[in-house]
Amino acid sequence: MNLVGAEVCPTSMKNLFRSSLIQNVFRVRLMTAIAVVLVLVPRVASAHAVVVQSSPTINETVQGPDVAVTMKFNSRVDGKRSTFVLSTSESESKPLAIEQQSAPDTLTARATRLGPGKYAIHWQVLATDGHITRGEIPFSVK
Ligand SMILES: [Cu+2]
Repeated sequence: MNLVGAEVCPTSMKNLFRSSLIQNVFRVRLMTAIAVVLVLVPRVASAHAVVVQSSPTINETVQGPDVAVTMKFNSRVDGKRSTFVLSTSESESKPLAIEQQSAPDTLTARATRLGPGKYAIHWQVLATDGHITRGEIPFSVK
């Protein structure tokens, strides 16, 4: 009996089966990946609002006592339905009045009478796609 010859056939058939199974798995994964991309692309196009530019910048030290706050977003935001809250290192927080928008993607406010210390602006904005996003910008006053 040829043991090697007896093994060759089933092994090669197994390999053949395995390789076509791998191809099928790969094909399914590829189709899934394409489907995921197709579903995600329109959402990326109308992305949630994220800060693309700000003043103060993150961890910036600025001159007090009055600080002009500006945040530019990657999309249009609704200033009337957005908030800026200033927090101090003493865990106090107070809302800042958002000024009338001079540009649809930008929000501004004014923080006044800030003594030297650490602060943060907690922002929450409503983008025109209906999504709310939030974040914070820590900064210091010298
Ligand atoms: Cu969104």
